[in-house]
Amino acid sequence: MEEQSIERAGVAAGSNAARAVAWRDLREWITLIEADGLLKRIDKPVDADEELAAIAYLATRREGAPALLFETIAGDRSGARILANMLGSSKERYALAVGLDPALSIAEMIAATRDLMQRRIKPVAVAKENARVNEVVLRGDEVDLTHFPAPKFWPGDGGRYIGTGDITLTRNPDTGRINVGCYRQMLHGPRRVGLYCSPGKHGLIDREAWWARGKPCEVVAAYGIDPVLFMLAAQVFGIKESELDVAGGLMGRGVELTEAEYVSLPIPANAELVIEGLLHPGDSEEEGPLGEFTGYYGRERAPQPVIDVKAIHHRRSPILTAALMAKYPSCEIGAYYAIMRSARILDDLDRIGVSGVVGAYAHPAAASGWGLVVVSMQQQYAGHAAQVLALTAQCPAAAYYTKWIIAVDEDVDPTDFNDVLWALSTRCHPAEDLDVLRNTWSTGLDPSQYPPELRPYGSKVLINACKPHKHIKQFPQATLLRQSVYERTAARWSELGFDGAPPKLTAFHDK
Ligand SMILES: Cc1cc2nc3c(=O)[nH]c(=O)nc-3n(C[C@H](O)[C@H](O)[C@H](O)COP(=O)(O)O)c2cc1C
Ligand SMILES: [Mn+2]
Repeated sequence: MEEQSIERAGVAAGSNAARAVAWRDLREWITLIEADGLLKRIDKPVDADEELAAIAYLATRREGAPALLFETIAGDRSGARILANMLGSSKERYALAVGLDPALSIAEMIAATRDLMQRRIKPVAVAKENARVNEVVLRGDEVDLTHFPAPKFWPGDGGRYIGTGDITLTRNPDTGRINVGCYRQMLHGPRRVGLYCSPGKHGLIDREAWWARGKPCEVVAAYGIDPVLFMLAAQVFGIKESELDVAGGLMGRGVELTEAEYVSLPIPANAELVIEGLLHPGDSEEEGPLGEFTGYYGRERAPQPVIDVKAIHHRRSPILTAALMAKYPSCEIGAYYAIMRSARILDDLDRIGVSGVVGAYAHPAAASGWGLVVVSMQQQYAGHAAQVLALTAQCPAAAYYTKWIIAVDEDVDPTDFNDVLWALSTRCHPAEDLDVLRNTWSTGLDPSQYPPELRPYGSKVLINACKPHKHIKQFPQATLLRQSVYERTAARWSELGFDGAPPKLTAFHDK
């Protein structure tokens, strides 16, 4: 299976239509990215204790670094491999995961993602005997998760984390809806795994609802999972929406699910390694800390619920997905998250109905896209930029965490920070153009406030880096090329000895 060549799905540059992705599971997706030079295999033995994370960190200090397949884990007897940086800062790998053309620009990918996230496709049932994840099934006392390698990432981490690049399924007892979340999972013992869900997360809401009935909460978790289910698990959707249907929409085909051995939840049929288990009321162990996406250790060590593991399903030599949390560009939550968050911000602004918004980008270097949003717009009336800034700052997709909201004119590309810094330096007059919002929605993971209890109350700066509307008629013309001269030069590009296509320009000298 792994060596077969796979025809690439994908769409023409600029097109928003997409058909089913060209892969069915993590292995086929790996084959696809390897064919594009986006995977590096490391066959030398690597220790899962800090060394793997150190290599992953150093290998990803530049944008677009390849995914890393660690093929030999020192001391491992399970034959498992570990995939790190599966998406990371690579927009190309994001595109291949969702069936877009990797040559699209980030702005084009954001537009295409808005369409993909509208689609809903229901899961497909696969018979147990045909499910790839059932190559090996272990029950009861046969279960020993310590058999598999689990990385300790950072020196200050509180343990080995078998679940980082994972998905977790729970069912709500009131509605029956199945949630898909990505929550960290620390290995405590052969059949015991810590599960940390922060307040408000759906996995926690489901768990509490079962416990309120005096019943254990069933859990299914996958530790080697395809990129779409992984990305989806880290997105917030309404408590009534089926995240499995959204994942199907992104793939252009239903997520393949099969029956579990012990719990009533389904399991992902094409995953690499899946556990089934129960969270019992009152059963907890000390958990954490873990180096976070902010580039700091997060919460202090504290008791967290433990999954009592009842069964394991795995493929032979499973590929476990490990998500390094680190400063950009080394963080697993990178290009994909920035693109998806930006798409959802634009959806929110559309729904509100504000006119003139052209683009938005939540750059992944700002704490995985949480810290900053740039919105580009065509100024149409007095006060328009202030309105777009305030609405962007507090729309559901952007309100959490974001500290910096910058508005730029339509000739500035929000995905190009050279352009954004130019606008900030030439169109923004700080004494006039900054406003602060206080006591906004934030998180305990933002280390900038003291005492730490205050961290959930954030603040935001609205920065108007658009041309001053009051003086827009007098504002100097930017130095732009004359269109006829640009076209002549572009036509001569290769004759002049330059490689590739000339840069695309959209704005030209006026008369
Ligand atoms: C690699 C990774 C690790 C994460 N770890 C946690 C975690 O330990 N606890 C948590 O509550 N959220 C964690 N998140 C964020 C959640 O996945 C995210 O908030 C998601 O929306 C949760 O799903 P839910 O909205 O269905 O609750 C993590 C995200 C990623 C990508
Ligand atoms: Mn959810």
